[in-house]
Amino acid sequence: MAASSAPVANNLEAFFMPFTANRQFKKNPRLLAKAKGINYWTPEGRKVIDGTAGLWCVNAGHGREEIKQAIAAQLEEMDYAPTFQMGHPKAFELAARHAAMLPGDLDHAFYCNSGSEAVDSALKIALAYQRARGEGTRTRLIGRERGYHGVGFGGISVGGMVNNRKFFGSLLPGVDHLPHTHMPAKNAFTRGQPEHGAELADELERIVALHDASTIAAVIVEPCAGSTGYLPPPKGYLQRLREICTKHGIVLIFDEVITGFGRLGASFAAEYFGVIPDLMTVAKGISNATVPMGGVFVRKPIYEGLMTGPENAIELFHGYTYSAHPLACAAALAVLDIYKQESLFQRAAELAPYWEDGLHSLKSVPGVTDIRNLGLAGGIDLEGKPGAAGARGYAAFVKAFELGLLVRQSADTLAMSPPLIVEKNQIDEIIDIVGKAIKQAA
Ligand code: PXG
Ligand code: PLP
Repeated sequence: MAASSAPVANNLEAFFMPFTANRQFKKNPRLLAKAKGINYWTPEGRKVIDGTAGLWCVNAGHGREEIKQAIAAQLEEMDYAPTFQMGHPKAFELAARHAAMLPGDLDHAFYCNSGSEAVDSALKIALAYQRARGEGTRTRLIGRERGYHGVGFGGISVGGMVNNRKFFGSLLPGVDHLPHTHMPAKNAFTRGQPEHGAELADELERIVALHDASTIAAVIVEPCAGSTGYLPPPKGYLQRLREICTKHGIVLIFDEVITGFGRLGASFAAEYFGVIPDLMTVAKGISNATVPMGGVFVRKPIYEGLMTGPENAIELFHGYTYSAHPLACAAALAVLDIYKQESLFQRAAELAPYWEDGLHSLKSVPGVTDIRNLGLAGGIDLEGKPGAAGARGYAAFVKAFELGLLVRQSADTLAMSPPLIVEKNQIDEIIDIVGKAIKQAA
């Protein structure tokens, strides 16, 4: 094998790994070298079930022939074209396809290359829109505790993951946060959406009363929080947020980087919950992670609100070299065909109760303190070891990998989100391994 495709323990140094304990990892690396369907294989050929769809992104499963061919054909035809004052056909085709599948009057698409870029783009669109409609004093942005909105300065400012913020200085000014909705004392082991906590949305009224609506541009939340350990929204919570934002002229942004493209068993969380945000951020499943891509979906009144001034004026001074990259557009179009032909969102909805039963069968495993699920994803909280927060979660994650399953670990929480093509017997296998891993890591 060529050296470039076979990293070994002694040449792992140069790669500065993201969100990784670099020194620990490089002493005892875990490598993935091949993928197909819902499985990975290590360089030694050991199979590892992909219990997380990569990082919540390979929704249609790995190695999809149709996507590969679409990318190859695009590469043959045209590798790259700018989208600043120029265009290429697939960018417009993709936006029209997305607009057609979006709920409500979300009907325009801005493209970028990741969820982090999508979030920063959405925050900027919200600010520019408020200014364009003569509400330029609205500059405050409201996020939520435990929120994850990527790693740009905008995203970490509105985000609420302490470790993602505390090392990086003063962040954006004028940001406030809603309380998170994790209430294990009342909601532990809830199947689906929790009963308690809708009233936490009323905290937005308190924030509005404190700062005045005339200073607030936007609120951003994950409709179902992902990275923080999977927290489905309490019943009625999102509806309440929507009402308060509408009442006070605040742009509501749903960050659907994880929930978008089928994870909940519907095209988007907005569709699933019947709550339409003003802006929606997406990434991950948009291209099945084959070519990096992200996007902001925009409601008609926001887009039209920005179409002011003379016709030759640029309406939004924002964009990326790779906005609507031709390879990403080709991949995203092929992915939409797969989602449709295989009814993968519906499939996720049909499998969700089976997945829920499987996950909650782990309730009696010693050390499990909460289990949450919605759609084809879930989170399991483990009792932390005294003085060693995260140690138990990490041990369970490593054990699962050794037993042949990839899960995500965040502190003492495990999260899982298999590709939407997963079969029932594979769900059984995932649940079996995760149960064993938790027990063996106790
Ligand atoms: N918003 C949300 C809601 C996300 O979940 C991002 C923005 C940022 O996307 P990019 O493409 O810039 O990473 C995300 C990403 C995990 C995990 O294990 C989650 C994400 C990324 C990596 C790991 O929970 N979410
Ligand atoms: N830095 C420099 C020096 C650049 O010239 C550019 C783009 O032209 C960027 C950063 C931004 O790169 P991107 O458009 O890929 O985000």
